[in-house]
Amino acid sequence: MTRVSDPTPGSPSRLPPRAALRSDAPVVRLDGEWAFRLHETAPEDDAVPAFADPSADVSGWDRIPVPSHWVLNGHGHPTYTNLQYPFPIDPPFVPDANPTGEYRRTFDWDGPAREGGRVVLRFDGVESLATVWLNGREVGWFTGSRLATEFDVTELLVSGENVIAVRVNQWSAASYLEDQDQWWLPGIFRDVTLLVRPAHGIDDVFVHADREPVTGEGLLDIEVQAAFPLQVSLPELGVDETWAGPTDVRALAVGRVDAWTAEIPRLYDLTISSPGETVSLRVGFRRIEIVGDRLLADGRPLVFRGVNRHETHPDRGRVFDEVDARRDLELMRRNNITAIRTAHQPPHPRFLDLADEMGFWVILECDLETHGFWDVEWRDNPTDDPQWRAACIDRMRRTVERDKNHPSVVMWSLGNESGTGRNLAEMAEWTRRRDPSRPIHYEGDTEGAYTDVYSRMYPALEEIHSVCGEQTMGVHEVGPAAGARQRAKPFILCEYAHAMGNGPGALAEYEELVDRYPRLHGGFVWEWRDHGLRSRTPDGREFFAYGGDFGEPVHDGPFVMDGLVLSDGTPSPGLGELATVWAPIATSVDDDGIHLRNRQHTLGTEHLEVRWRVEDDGVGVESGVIELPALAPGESSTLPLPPPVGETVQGERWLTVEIAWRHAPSWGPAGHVVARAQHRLGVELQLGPAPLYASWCDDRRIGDAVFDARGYLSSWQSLPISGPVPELWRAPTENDRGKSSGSYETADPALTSGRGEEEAPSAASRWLERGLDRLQHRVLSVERTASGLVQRVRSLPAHASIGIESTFEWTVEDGALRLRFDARPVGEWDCTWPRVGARFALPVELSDAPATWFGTGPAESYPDSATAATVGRFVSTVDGLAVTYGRPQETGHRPGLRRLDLGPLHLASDDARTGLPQPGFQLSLHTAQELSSAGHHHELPPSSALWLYLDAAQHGLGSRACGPDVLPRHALWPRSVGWSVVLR
Ligand code: IPT
Repeated sequence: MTRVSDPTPGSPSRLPPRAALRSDAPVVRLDGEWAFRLHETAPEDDAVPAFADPSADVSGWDRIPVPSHWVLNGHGHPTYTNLQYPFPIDPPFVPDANPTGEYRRTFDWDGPAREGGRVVLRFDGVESLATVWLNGREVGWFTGSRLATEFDVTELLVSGENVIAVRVNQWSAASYLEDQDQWWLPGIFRDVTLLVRPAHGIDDVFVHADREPVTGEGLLDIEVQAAFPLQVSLPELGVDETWAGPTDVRALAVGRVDAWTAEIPRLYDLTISSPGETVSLRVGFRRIEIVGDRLLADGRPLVFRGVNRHETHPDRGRVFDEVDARRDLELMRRNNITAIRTAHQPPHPRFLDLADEMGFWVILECDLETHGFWDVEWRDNPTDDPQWRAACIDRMRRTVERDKNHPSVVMWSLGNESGTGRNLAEMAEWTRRRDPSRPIHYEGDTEGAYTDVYSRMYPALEEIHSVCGEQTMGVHEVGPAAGARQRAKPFILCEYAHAMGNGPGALAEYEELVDRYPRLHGGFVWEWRDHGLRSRTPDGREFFAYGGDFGEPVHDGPFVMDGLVLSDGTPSPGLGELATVWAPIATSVDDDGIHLRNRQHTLGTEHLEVRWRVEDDGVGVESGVIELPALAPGESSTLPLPPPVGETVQGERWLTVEIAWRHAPSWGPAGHVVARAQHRLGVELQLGPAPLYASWCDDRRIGDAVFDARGYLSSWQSLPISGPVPELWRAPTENDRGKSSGSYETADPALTSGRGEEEAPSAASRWLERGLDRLQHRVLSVERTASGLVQRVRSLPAHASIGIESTFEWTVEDGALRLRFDARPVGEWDCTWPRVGARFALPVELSDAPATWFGTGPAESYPDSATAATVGRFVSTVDGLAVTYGRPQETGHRPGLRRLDLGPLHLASDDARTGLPQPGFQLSLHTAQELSSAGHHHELPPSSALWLYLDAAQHGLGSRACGPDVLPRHALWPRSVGWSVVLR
């Protein structure tokens, strides 16, 4: 058997795993430039390959930075698959065509290690199999791409120049265990270091820092593998202990301590010194425990408001950068995210220091996923096959040992989507023995046989009700006994709300259940960031590549673009929605006052204040600050409304209330807003019907408006503006295209249950099948009336008898042009509509003008993602109204338009007079049809117009790219609609 098909984890020369410790022992970094060459086919295993011989000449080789991925440095190309294996499912074998990188560099070593000490060579991450030679002798080999490996190289080092050579195979038996939904990115992508291990040093430390939740008494229980005597010191708690030998080691009662929680990440500095070495740790005292079906941290329910986070960067891939990581974490905190699942592998070790310090509840996941075996009914699944047992347990050990000292880590996860099997059960057993202080998570343990929490991904709301409230359906995939076991545990959603493209919808509905059911301990949105890789078209235009863009024969397209943050770091409107839904202080306003409830785990409200402002038609009238009463977690209060402002209300009056930081949090600016709510005050002035004047100049003109023979507007006040044309099509979102569970797309919404058939056709395919993207229009009539013009249009697709009939009624008054739009379905409809409205063509030059509107904003919103939208006056560039999602799709809809000003165009809703709802608007440089036929933004044609869509309604977003469809109450079923606007 060749090494690449060896299912064991690595050579016996690997050292046992241990904690990543901050030590005063010297470290030599081998990062930097290495000589590099790539073979398309894995070379035969050879005892000492020629390139590893110190005398070999590599002067002609390329150079590559370490850490990096070779496919992002000009050698070969990345491959994206979700659960598909990009090689045959033929375990443990991989094809001969196996890109293999050879790395080589020299370094100087100025003499023997400190007296009696050792030198350890450490790799923090290499994908997927590495074999290492030092000075022509084999050091060993290892797998486990996102895990650390150490070798003792003391005997192989020479003083003076040393030559290290590493061969990295992209594919190996280990690849079967690394089938995560991400790019396959081979190479040495984390640090390579030489650690001087002093004689009489400290090899490993396991600090258990417990805090009794009621008394607050701390207990410091330290396991060490070290030379004695040891000095243990935690000055802040008066700890200064000397342990002369192993029998002195004892748990230390340290008196009352502050708890570490994600909201108040209190750390204490601990140092441990042996005669040869000092290590420093940042200790957080907290107890994580399960009591019945509750998961508690420091005695209080631990609710995850979290995201799944991959390490991904558009240029560097999985190469870690601390500045970027910190920025990511700050952005999370600013959006009320306080938990992370390290999907689906351990992050760079330094990341957890940041999580400890900035405060996040972390579920730390092992580097294990065998998802592709799902497609072969889990036959030969490695997690249930004895030949992979060692590799599975090895991975878990390396996960736990490296990161066991981090207070942020509150749960271990065995991996992701790996079916179930005895190797997983053994991993759990080993973990429980090694670290009884943290519960064990693994979603694939559907029976709850070896895990401590019940975990599900993408359940429909009905399923959550059934798990947490009255049981109305069987527990997912298991019989009554296992079901009862699962329902008796704390319940978490390790993945939900698939943030792919525009969406996800229904965040508020999920959060309502988190609030309602104590058993439900929150969850983790899938996922934090798009994984697009920065690329360029042949003519130099930048874009973010997804699956298939590198010519991969097997790939999963844009499924890797499913983050709350776009590839370039831009937060999406979905993130704004999440922040609002996850407000730490639940805030609402009505005539009775401002209602507040502290939903936090640990924090009070002392650091916050209430800011209010009153606006008439979006223009500020009055504002002020109200002191916030001290509310402990769980407490509520109602504050009186601010005193009434003025006598009369001009236009629409809104009170906006914001809960803001009084000073600056460590992760954001002073005044950072954590919650926001609005309430409409008073009533607007009702205008009576105005007198109407018919002012035909000639056949084609009403006032300043010119129409064509069919009754379409062609210009107004000499502005070329044409249309409007009835429209049902929106460029499908990723969720519209999704085919995952829970389709509500049946003729009768009342018949759907919320857990529809798997693989029902996507909304987009039903819309396309019925031709909603290609309506053909026929003007039924154009009539001149006493006050203007009425045009009736019938719009149906080719070879169809379903469509809509629209009436456009134009009237003119005092130089203003009034348009009333009414539409009704025609024929027998059996699917939802993406949108219903009409589209105007404006001159493309108008896109240079800023758009100012009074309506909802600042971001786009949709029926099931509208919590973050507020009513106000907003300004944006036209470009800024759209979101550059991974692939072009519906974006920019803003319902509730009162008034829009764009250059010479002034448009206002006429709802007060007509009683019709205010329209939603969208300004786009491309039609929905153009957007839906492009795979990337750079494929869009040049703009022929600036399109103004005025929609009577849009369909919700849902989460069906991977999860439930749009809820019936947010779906747009065919119905009669209308709006009315005035152009000035
Ligand atoms: C789920 C995976 O766990 C996750 O890695 C990601 O692929 C996600 O889907 C979709 O983006 S698995 C799915 C079959 C529910």
